[in-house]
Amino acid sequence: MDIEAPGETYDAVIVGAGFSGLYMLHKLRGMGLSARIYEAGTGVGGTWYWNRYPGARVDIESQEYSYSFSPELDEEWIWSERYATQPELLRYLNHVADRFDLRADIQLQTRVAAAHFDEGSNRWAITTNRAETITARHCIMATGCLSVMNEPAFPGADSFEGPSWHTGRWPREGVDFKGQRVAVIGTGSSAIQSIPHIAAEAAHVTIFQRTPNFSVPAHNGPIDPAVAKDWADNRAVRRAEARETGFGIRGVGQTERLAGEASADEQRAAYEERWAIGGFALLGAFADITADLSANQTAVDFVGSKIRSIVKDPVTAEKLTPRTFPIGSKRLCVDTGYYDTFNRDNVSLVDLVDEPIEAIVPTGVRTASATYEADAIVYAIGFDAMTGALGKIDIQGRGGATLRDAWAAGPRTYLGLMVAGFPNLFVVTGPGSPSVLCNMAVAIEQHVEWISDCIAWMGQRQLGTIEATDAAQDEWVAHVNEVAEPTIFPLANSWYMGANVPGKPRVFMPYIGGFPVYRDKCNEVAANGYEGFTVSSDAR
Ligand code: N01
Repeated sequence: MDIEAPGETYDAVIVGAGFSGLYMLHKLRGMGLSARIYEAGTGVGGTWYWNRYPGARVDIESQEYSYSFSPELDEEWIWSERYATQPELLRYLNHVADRFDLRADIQLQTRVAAAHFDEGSNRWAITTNRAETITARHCIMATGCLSVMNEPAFPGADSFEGPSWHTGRWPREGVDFKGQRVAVIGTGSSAIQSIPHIAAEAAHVTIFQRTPNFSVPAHNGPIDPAVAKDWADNRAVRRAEARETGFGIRGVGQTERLAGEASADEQRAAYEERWAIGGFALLGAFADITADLSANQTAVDFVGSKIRSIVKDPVTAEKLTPRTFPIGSKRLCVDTGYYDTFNRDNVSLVDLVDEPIEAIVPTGVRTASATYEADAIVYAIGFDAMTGALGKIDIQGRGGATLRDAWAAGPRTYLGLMVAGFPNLFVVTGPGSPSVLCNMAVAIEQHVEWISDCIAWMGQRQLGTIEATDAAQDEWVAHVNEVAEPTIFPLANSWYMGANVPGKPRVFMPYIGGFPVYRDKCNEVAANGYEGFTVSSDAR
C-alpha cells in the first residue's frame, strides 16, 4: 500500500490513554521522540475511565497498583484506601497526565480504525474514525486487556422497555436505582463488586448466575498508617520485592509449604489467617494451590465452608458455592459484603443452570421457568479479553496480511510484545506475556521500558524495522502453552481461555511462567541484540 497524502507524522503513535499509553508517551517524549496518543474516550484513564459502575475498585493494594517510575510522583500521591476506588484511580491517572504535561499529545474522542504497514516507507498508516490518516515509524497498541465489552447477545435485548447498562460502559452521571427492580446478569468481579451497592439502593435485585464464582473479602478501609509508613520508608525495596514475586504482588505472601505437608487443622488455620488478611493472600497459603488439584481442593472446600457460614439460606448458599472449576483458575474476586448481600430481603438469585435465559422481554428477563420483571438491566457479562481491542482494529502487516487472520486460531506473539509479519508494531501487555496474571502496573512498566529501550536501540543503529521471526514466535507460543498445560488454569471456562465469548478460539492467552522469569527472558533477548527478531536498516 502506498501512503497518499499523509497527514501528521510521528516517530510513534500510541493507541489508548490508560496506564500503558500514558507512561509510553512520557517515556518516548523523554527520549526526544515525537509521539501522539489516540484515545476513544473523552478523558484519559482507560479501564478506570470506562468502568464506573458502583463499587468499582482495584483488587491489588493501592500502593502496589501504581507507577514506580517516578519517585517524586510516588511520594506526592497519598492513597486513601487499601483498595482504591475507581474515582480515586481516575484522579491519579489525570494527575499523571497533568504532572508530566502529557495532554498536548493526547487526542481524545478518536478511535483508531485501521493501522496498515507500508513496505515502501517502512511506516505505519493509522486511520481514525475522524477520517484522519497519521503516519508513524512505530505503532504501539496500549489498548488494554479488558477494554472491549462482551456484547449482550440475548434474543430480544433491544425489546427491553427500561434502561440497560454494561458495567464496562457505565454512564458518567451514574445511575439512580432507588425504587427500581434491577436484573443483574453475570457473577464475575464486576457483578460481585457492584451488587452490594445496587442492592443497598434498589427495591429489588435479581441476580442471574450462570457459574458461581470464588470471592474473598477485601477487608477494605482507610490505609493502615503503619502500612503507609512502611511503604513511605521502604518504597524502593517494597517495589523491588513485588517485582520478584510470580504475580508482581507482595500481598499474595506466597509460602514454600505444600498443602499436603499440613494437617487438616493446619490447613484450616492457614486459610483462616489468609481470609482475615483479605484479597489474594488466600492463594498464597500453600505453594501448590494453583499447580495441584488436590491442594486446590483444600482451598475450594475452605471457601465453600465460608459461603455456607455467611449465607443464611442453605439453598442459596449451595447455589453460590463454586464446584466446577479450581479456585484461582478464573481470576479470584475480591469483594466487600458480596455473600452477605444474599441475606437481604430484596435480593434473589436465579440459577441459570436450572433455568437458562431464553430471552430479554419488554418487561424483564425470561428464563426457561419464569419471567422476572425488571425496571433496569445491568449486564455484568465481561469482556472480549486480551485480543478484543486489537481485533476491532483493521491491522495489516507485510503483504497486507491481517492480524485477524494471523490470530484466527488464537493469538500468536513473540514475548507478548510483537507479532511476526507486523514490523514495528508493539503490543503493551499482549497475549503471551504475564499481563493479567501479574499486577498490571508492574507488567505495564516492564513492557513500556522494554519497548522504549528497543526503539532507542534501533535509533542508535539507524534501523528502519524490527520484527519477530516466525521461528522465535513459534517457540514462544509453544513455551507459553507448555507452562500453562500442567497448571489448573486451562481447566476453567475463563476469559483467560477466551471461553466467555462464543466462537472465540479456546487458547490460554497470558504467560503463567511468572513475572521474574518472563522479565529475565525479555532482558536476555535484548542483551543478545534482540535475539529472535530481524531488523532492516533505515535506507530512507
Ligand atoms: O467479567 P467476567 P467481569 N449468560 O468475565 C457471565 C477484571 N475486573 O467484568 O462464568 C449468562 O469475569 C459469566 O458467566 P460464566 C478482573 O480481571 C477487576 O466481572 O461465563 N451469564 C460471568 O459470571 C475480572 O476477572 C475488578 O458462566 C453470562 C460474568 O457474566 C475481569 O475484569 C473488577 C453470559 C462475566 O464475568 C472481568 O470481570 C471488575 C451469558 N450469555 C473486573 N455471558 C477488580 O476488582 C457472560 N456471563 C479490579
